[in-house]
Amino acid sequence: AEVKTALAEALLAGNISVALQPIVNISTGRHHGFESLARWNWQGEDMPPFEFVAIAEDAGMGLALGQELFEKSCQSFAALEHGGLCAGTLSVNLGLAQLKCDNLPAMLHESLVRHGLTPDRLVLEITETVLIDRSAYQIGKTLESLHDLGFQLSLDDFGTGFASLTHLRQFPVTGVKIDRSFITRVTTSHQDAVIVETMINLAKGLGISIVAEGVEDERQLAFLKGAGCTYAQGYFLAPPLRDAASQRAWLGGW
Ligand code: G
Ligand code: G
Ligand code: NA
Repeated sequence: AEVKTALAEALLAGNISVALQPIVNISTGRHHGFESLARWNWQGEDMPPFEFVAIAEDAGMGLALGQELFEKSCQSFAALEHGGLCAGTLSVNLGLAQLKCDNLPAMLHESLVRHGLTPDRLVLEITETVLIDRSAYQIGKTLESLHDLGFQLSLDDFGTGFASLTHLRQFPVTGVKIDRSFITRVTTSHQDAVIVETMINLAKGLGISIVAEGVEDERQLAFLKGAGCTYAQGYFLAPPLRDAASQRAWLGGW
């Protein structure tokens, strides 16, 4: 109960923040966009976002938290552009409570407009586990509306779910993110290398975008370039950036 109360208070006080992690076009070496990652410091430590998102969902605060995080993400991203920098695309993670809300497309659109952004700049990331075993029909309708509004939709943690390939058929997906667990062993396991190459070819064949997550060294990056992966994210390229100064510096501002 204590942690729920603290989370509710942090939400009200505006104490949940977002870090922006760069996504790089590895074929050109240039910045492509940012993924927004939620951050909450509780009792002196950052709690992993999947943990506090789960606590919020359990306590019926999932929608409010998601809305607050979307708002904060747009605010930080738009601030970079108001400073004259081109920030590319903005990827935001959506939770289950948000996907279950009929009003989500209108809510997100309203937030965007308020920050002077357009839906084509936004990539909404949905983890595969959220799509499994739920009211797929209703979530499908929400995703269709978001797609109709012009949002890009990306399947996160791709390859870890039970029904990865079915999801590509079932939902209007415009991209996938290769789960970090595959990238970790891409240069040491033949099996993982083949799986990653196959995912890259699958995305290309379907005409959707592909981002490799969790790139931590030069050899992984070289493998991905060789395999024709266009986009990547990870500590080797850039960590999640918490403050506006480091975000500006990354974009080549001052
Ligand atoms: O930042 P970190 O690597 O600890 O994030 C761990 C997980 O938490 C990731 O899988 C990410 O998708 C999820 N996550 C991070 N930020 C958000 C957010 O704003 N909303 C939701 N629903 N999930 C998030
Ligand atoms: O699944 P999702 O893409 O939401 O996960 C992003 C999470 O992964 C964030 O919490 C971020 O802090 C973390 N992350 C980003 N880059 C790396 C990396 O290179 N290695 C590891 N281990 N984690 C990373
Ligand atoms: Na994500």
